[in-house]
Amino acid sequence: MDKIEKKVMTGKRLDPEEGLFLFENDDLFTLGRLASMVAERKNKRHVYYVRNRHINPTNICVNRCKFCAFSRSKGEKGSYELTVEEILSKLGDGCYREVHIVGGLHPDWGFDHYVNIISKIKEEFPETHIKAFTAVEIDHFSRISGLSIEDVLKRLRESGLDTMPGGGAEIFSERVRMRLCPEKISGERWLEIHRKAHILGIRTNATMLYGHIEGYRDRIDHLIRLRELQDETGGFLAFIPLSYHPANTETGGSYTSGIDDLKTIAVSRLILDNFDHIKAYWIMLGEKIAQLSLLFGADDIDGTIIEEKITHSAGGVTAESLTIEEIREIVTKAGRIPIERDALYRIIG
Ligand code: V47
Ligand code: SF4
Repeated sequence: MDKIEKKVMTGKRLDPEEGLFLFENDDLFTLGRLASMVAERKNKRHVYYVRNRHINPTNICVNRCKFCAFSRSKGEKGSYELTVEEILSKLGDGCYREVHIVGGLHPDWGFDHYVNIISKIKEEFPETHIKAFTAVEIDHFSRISGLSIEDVLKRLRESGLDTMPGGGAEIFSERVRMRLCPEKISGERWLEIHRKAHILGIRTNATMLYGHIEGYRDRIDHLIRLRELQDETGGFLAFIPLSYHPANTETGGSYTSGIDDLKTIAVSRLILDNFDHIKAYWIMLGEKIAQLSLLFGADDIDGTIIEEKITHSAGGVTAESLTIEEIREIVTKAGRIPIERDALYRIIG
């Protein structure tokens, strides 16, 4: 730990074995102190939040990942498809600074339908930043349209897409991925699509789904592969660890512990030295662990969200939305300074 502490203090990069040591070590307080120091170096004592809204256009998905309780097959009870009008009506009077759109891989919707969703939102709400479609969806659009990944991304951007969310990364290890989501694109493909987006100037996020059947080595491998791509492109905005929720899933298992959640935030902060932001996703962590995460290296607490289906299908117990006042109180009571941001981390007001 002393050696790691010295490296962190002098801004030196940690290697994979040191990352593994941090996961295996029980000195949570030293880990948190070091991660918090790095977060403060990067973002002072600021904690960012955004006025955002999630929309999931459909839960019908051909992949049916074994950890996903949100998806349904076509015609199955509980399946739904939102019309473009229903999607627009969720954006109310345009009070959101960012809309986050992810959904299932629908077997019948053509690429034009997805393009239409984006262009109609942009037409009606030109001020709202559109963060839409994971690399998994982009790959699907390329296959159903016959267009290259670059052409899919360019068409979406012309229609109004601004950035891409970080979902679909799950865990890159092929061995684990084959057991969790055999139909999903590989980790390599996920990274390749984000690389292509970054080259086109589309910023993206990255996630890691943890706490299911993976081990610490798989988590470190995942983080190192993200760090390498960030060295190459600098296109990632934020990293978001996603704590696995087991209810109603085929994978089953148990919920993550608060200790594992804090460790994962802190190790991510320390390994991903080239990421500006680590997000504590309160929907999955719960408000209290998300608050503690702010002392373990997180500098972002996502936003108002309003409606959330993925975690809540899998046993999520938080509310689906928080008010700005509630977010600011969580941050202030952690001794940090709440800062409203836009989707690109520019400060508002
Ligand atoms: O890719 C699915 C995950 C992700 C479960 O970019 C599950 O700002 C836990 O990516 N337990 C979608 N997680 C959510 C996502 C996201 C969320 C918030 C912010 C951003 C961002 C991205 O949800 C999926 C998958 O990894 N997921 N099922 C489950 N049972
Ligand atoms: Fe489909 Fe995404 Fe759920 Fe996998 S995680 S089944 S790709 S909606």
